[in-house]
Order: sequence, then C-alpha cells, then structure tokens
Amino acid sequence: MADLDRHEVQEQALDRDCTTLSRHVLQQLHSFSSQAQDLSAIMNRIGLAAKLIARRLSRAGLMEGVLGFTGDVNVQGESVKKMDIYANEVFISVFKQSGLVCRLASEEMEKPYYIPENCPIGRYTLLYDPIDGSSNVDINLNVGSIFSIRQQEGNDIDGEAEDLLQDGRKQVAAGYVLYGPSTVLVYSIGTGVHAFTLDPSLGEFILSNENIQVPQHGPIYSVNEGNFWQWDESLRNYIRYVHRQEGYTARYGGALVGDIHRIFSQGGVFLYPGTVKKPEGKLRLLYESAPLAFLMEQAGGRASTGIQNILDVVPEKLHSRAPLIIGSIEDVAMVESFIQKGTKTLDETVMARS
Ligand code: P6P
Repeated sequence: MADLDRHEVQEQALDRDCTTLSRHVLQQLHSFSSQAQDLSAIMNRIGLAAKLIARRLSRAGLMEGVLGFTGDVNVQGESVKKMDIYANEVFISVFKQSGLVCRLASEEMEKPYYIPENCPIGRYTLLYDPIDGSSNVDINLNVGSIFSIRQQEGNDIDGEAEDLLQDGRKQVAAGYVLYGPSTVLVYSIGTGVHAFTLDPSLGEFILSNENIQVPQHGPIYSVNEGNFWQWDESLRNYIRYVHRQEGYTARYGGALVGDIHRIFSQGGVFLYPGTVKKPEGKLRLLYESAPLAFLMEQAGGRASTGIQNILDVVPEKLHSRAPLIIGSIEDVAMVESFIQKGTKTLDETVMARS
C-alpha cells in the first residue's frame, strides 16, 4: 500500500476512534450553542452511567451483593433486583454536580428524584428504566437501560412533575444501552439513530453504526406467546396468520432492549399487547415505549398501541402503561389491520388486506 494510502487509512481510523458520543452530538447539531453543549454533556454522562453498569454486570458473578433480589417490591409491584437499585443510583450519581438535570424519573422510584444543586439552572429531566429485563441478570443474558430526555416546563413548584405528563413528541432525546457481548449505546436527538460500541481498551463509546434505518419489512415477530389466550381474538388472528405464512420467524428474549435491537437490525415487529384483564399491557410509556418509539420513528419505523401512534399518547400518571406494537412500518401496519378489523375471521381479515 502506498504511503499516502496508508496515511489516509491511519487518519480515518484515528478519526473514527475520536468520534465519541459528545463529539457526535455536536456534529449532529452543527452547533456549539449552549443547548448543543448541554445535550453533548448529557449524552456523555449517560455514557458514563452505561460504563459503570456494564463494568458491574461483567463482574456480577465474582462479587458479593450484585446478583439476586433485595427483598423489596417496587412501585410497579415487581420484586426488585440488587442490580436495579445499583443502576438506578448510578444514573442519579452521574448527573450530580452537572448543572444539567434537575429531575430523574425512574421505573424504580414512585416519585421523581430532584438534584437540588442542579435545579435552579438544570432544565432537563431524565426518564429512565435503569435495568430493563432484570430477570436476565442472574442468568447472564442481555439486559438494557432505556432513557428519555425532556425539557422541564414551568417550575414544578409542587414537586409532582405534571409537565412530564405530555405526549412523546416532547422528548428532545432518547436511547438505550444494550449490555450484551459488547455494550452498545443507541441514541437519537432527532437527527437520525446512531449506535456506539464501548471500546473497553479506550473506556469510550465509539461510533459503530450511523443513521440506522429499520427495514420496511422483516421476518421477525417478537412476542410472548405464553399470553396467547389472554389476548383479544384479533391478536390471536394475527398470530395464526404469521404461523401460516412463509417467511416469518419468532424471536423473543424476554428483555425489551435486546428484542428491539434485533428489530432495528433485521426488521419485523415486537409486540407487548394488552390482555383482556390488563388492556394497558405491561410496558411503561414514559421511560420504555415512548423513547423506543422516538428512536423507531427516527429510523423509519413506527410504534403503535394498535390504535394510535405511541408518540401521541398522553400519560395520565408517571408510571402509566400502554400496549406496544413497534418495528418495521409494514409489519406494524399488518398488526394494526388485524386489530382494526376486530374479531372478523382470519380469512376475512387477510382477504380485506389483499
Ligand atoms: P414477559 C422485563 O421485565 C420487561 O419489562 C421487558 O424488558 C420485557 O420485554 C418484558 O418485561 C417481558 O415480559 O411478561 O414476557 O416476561
């Protein structure tokens, strides 16, 4: 290879290694304004949280007090894992002394947590699921963190954070961290979806996949079919349809972030529908479905409750839930068509689509 080419290759490699999260945010915004700097700093601190959580997960089996349950039950009525609490506290700690984030709303906390020293100036709120899929932690399978950034509206005098009870289009940024064979952070600030892979030798998240586009259609349908008989007949008809059609395959990991990451890569649809007993489903809107819907729409996909776009849903409470159907635009539309056709027979519904 000529010296010039070798130099160019080396320069490209160095430039890639220098494309960290904070630099990428400023590149995306084409700006060094104070708001751009704030978002860049926020993403950098989320990256630090991800590194701290990834480090603890990687040593979980070797350390006391990492695995297993705390013995408590959280606001969701779920048994709390030690890792849930650790990760929750990590996100709080990384934003202390930041002047950026005044409030943090988490799956693990009934009320938002306020960081007093930040509140006079910090106008951002972090909404997050610190460890999503924590049932996978003790069996060393992938788990994730999900985050959403909103700007505070008003002064939240009563500490009830009512301004958070607005639709998902109020998000200024969203993303997730997938703790898998490698640790991958995927984010969007409204200028496309971008993935960064943690380079342990550098201790930095380095750009690994820019402007991710979800395929218009994919072979994957991802749903817990153990709930089949709890669903509305229209959803059972959709499942019967994909069972009968060539070209579909089921993948379900029991951890939302991993299942969604697969959809981003291969296309298809993830479903966590409501059941007859729990029509709102299991997944929380503000810090699970809405941030993932923000990303999916940025990547050319779609997220729906089955009836309306997830990003248009206004939560009644901080921990409101909503049914989630998310993924490739054609596959989400297919599920919606079954739901909107109601309980017509499978053939009637399929005929109506053709
Ligand atoms: P089920 C994990 O508890 C979680 O919140 C998501 O990560 C996951 O998609 C879902 O619940 C799994 O729920 O009822 O299929 O075990």
